[in-house]
Amino acid sequence: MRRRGPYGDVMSEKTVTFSIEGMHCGGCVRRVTGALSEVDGISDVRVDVGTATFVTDDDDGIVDEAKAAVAALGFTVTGWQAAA
Ligand SMILES: [Cu+2]
Repeated sequence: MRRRGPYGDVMSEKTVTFSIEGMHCGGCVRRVTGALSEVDGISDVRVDVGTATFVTDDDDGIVDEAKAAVAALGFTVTGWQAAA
């Protein structure tokens, strides 16, 4: 995988937080958790109504994939930020 170094070490990680519109209940939380957990290259998915956080490396392409996974459920990512 291109997201790991030559010896399988994980490259520099960051925690990404999504703001998500359209979530209402625990069912929404489970659906978003499941969708994000299936995105290759992210881990430690934690979801509440209206927010989701996960850990990934510095590849913004993964963030776009995660946004698409949330959008596919009918929710909208209204903003996101990353912290090292
Ligand atoms: Cu719901």
